[in-house]
Amino acid sequence: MTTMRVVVGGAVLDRGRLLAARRSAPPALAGRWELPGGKVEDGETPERALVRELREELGVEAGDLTPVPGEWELRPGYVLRVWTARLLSGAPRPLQDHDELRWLLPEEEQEVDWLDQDRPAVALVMRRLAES
Ligand code: 9L3
Ligand code: MG
Repeated sequence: MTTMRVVVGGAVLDRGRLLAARRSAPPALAGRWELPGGKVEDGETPERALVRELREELGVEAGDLTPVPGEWELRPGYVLRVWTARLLSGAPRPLQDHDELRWLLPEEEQEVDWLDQDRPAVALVMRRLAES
């Protein structure tokens, strides 16, 4: 049996905007923008992993997680799953693995060079934001 490893991404929303984070590592991904997050650890639920990753990477407490339907292959054996999230406390800062953050309105979706793997989820979230 193949075990799928899950990478979680957070579509952090605030005042009609989506948070985009520019990766600083590894070299192959540096400069590309993503939904912040990372690998689910053994024994951890995806939701708890996402809250942990957003705390570690951005210094915020996030909550109100809602799954974005879909699952996107990152590489064989790894899939990306995404939740929308709200800020409960703190202001996001690039503490780990990122060197810049931007809050994007729906019409600004294409202003950053998203990782290819994140694009479908970003498009879904931005479509919803534009309709809300
Ligand atoms: N990844 C892709 N899109 C994302 C995230 C959070 C991660 N939104 C990819 C990049 C890495 C792998 O998943 O190859 C593990 O992510 P991390 O632990 O380096 O953040
Ligand atoms: Mg990460």
